[in-house]
Amino acid sequence: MNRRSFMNSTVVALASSLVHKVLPADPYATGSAFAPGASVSPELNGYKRQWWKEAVFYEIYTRSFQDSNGDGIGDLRGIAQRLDYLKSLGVDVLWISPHYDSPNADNGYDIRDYRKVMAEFGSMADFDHLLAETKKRGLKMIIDLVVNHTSDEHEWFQQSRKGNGNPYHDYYIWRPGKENGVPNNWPSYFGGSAWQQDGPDGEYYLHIFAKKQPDLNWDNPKVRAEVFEIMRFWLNKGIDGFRMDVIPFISKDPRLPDMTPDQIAHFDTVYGAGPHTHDYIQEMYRETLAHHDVVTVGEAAGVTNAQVPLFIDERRGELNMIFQFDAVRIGRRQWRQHAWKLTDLKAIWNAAASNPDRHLWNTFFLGNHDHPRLLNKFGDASPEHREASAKLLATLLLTQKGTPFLYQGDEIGMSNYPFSAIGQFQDVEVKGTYTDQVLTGKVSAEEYL
Ligand SMILES: [Ca+2]
Repeated sequence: MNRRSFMNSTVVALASSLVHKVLPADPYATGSAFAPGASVSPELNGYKRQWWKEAVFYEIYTRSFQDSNGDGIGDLRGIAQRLDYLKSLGVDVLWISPHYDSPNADNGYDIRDYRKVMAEFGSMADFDHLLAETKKRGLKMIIDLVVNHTSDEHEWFQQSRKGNGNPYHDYYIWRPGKENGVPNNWPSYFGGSAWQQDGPDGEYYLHIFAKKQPDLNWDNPKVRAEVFEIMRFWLNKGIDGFRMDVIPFISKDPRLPDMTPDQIAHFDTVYGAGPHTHDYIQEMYRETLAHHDVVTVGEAAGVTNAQVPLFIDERRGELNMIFQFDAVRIGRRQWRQHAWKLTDLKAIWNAAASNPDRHLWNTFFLGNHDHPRLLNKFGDASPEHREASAKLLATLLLTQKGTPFLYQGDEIGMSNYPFSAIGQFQDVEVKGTYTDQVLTGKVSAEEYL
């Protein structure tokens, strides 16, 4: 659907021209002016200049972007075919969704092999070709790093589940059950307990997300070394950085205490406040990122405003930017969308933008692959107002303080697909919540959809 709309759209020009008006050709935007010896002021308005602070990022959800071989699935060759178009929009940096080998229990966010390309998306040669073509045009490309968990089909987990004594057992978080079953009351994002019994010892493994996404044990130094080696593998290919999936969750309290009812209501903030998160991110920075001119943006699930500087203060050597979701999730409670006021939205943005600290830098975005189309959420998708609404939102996106992240298709005013049945969804969270809410009779199928 996305792909066809992309091809057939008649309003490609709308945001394209807009981007150029808002962002005239800027010698700083592609980073070339930051090469050693370039005569660029090191500061602007008190901020240290960095290429990624002056760039427009564009997220590509590969599966639904551009199919190059007619199998109906977007792929890396398809992205390469569209690079001139992306360049013409004024985009500087592409972020591509996970391209790794995966059984796709969670659309690629469950990785089976970190050094192999998902067969549906192409081959390693296709990845190298895409990266080379990107660089040829002065564009940059960042990739998704999904290392809070792996797929249960990853070789490490296949070994780990063989039980105590296997050298990979401690790559994951295993605990014996209690009298009542699971080791504690931690919930999974996708419904039910975060524990699953497995293996010959009757132990349970932790999965904050799906059962097929066991959480890695970052307290094991071997795990950290493996992750850093994976990062080096891709950095050495010349990628320009990483978007880090649920990175605040990598450290867990090893005592694994039960959550209070209040904590369970906001369990993401518990998962986002592990005791060694910052130690591990700083170690990652020292071991890998510090040796390359790259950008990092962390998905700040469960991070409060007060905790933001811990992740991105440039003096700490952790991440460059994070995504916070207060604005894109405004009015959302669990899966339900409630009414919200413009003043509420402004208050969220004001809170983020008013931070006077010159050592912090924000992202600005209105949607991504996990959220409804910005046109439906924040604008008016009716034929009468669609174009004006899309232009207005693009203007908003591209004129705020912070690095803008566009989602594919926003520049042509794409709107939500009119889903009418649960069978049309291929999303583990949508299906899990449907099971929790509809199949138990709490709400009707019509209301849920
Ligand atoms: Ca394809």
